[in-house]
Amino acid sequence: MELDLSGSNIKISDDMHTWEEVNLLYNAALKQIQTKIEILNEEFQEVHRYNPIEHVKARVKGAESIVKKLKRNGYESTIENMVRYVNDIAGIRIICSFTSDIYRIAEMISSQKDIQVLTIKDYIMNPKDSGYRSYHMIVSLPVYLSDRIVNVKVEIQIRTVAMDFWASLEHKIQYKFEGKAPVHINTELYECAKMVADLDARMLSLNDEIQAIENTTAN
Ligand code: 0O2
Repeated sequence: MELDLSGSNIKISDDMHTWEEVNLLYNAALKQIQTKIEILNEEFQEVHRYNPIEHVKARVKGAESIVKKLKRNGYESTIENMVRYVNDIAGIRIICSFTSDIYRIAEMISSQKDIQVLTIKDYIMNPKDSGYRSYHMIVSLPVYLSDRIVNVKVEIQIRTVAMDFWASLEHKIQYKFEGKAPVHINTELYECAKMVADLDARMLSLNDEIQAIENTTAN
């Protein structure tokens, strides 16, 4: 049976009242999106004989980090503020091999009928000053409870293995120096980010060449 979410006979609720409820709903949203990604990956493997996703990591942000983020942005620590202003309570990171996979995966996710894309930040087309590259989407998807449907936000980060390697080390360094790393470390990180971008471009070009050869020999 297909549900028409725009129909007026279905109650779509945005309310979450307790931390337990928040946890349950964001965990449910993550499970749903992980299953969707798994299915898309398997289908892609079946049709194109190629697996665009290397691996997937998912987490629900801890209460302490949520409160810290709210405080940093000048909001009181209430459930309402968490749900409204913290977009990454549920976060999923999709790691793939090539930059082209990132856009392919983003497109596959966006075209799912029950997923609404709220924002996109393309730090691949527009890298951060630090050199950070990744593709971020905030999406909303319906979680079906026994008595209502709740729209839940999930942050999806999509990046290559090389981008992820860089981002993990950079995150560790910024954490260690509380965001005030020595200039020479930031300069070196920026240089490494350029090398990562170059590596991604060259690996993609190599892969494209190999695929073109495979296609010619198959015909
Ligand atoms: P944490 O500690 O990683 O959970 P928003 O979430 O949209 O309200 P923002 O910062 O505008 O806030 O969103 P953006 O730019 O999409 O960044 C979201 C997440 O991406 C960050 O989460 C980081 O995980 C990651 N990220 C963004 N910029 C960088 C960067 O320069 N280096 C690294 N290593 N990761 C980055 P948070 O909120 O910082 O928290």
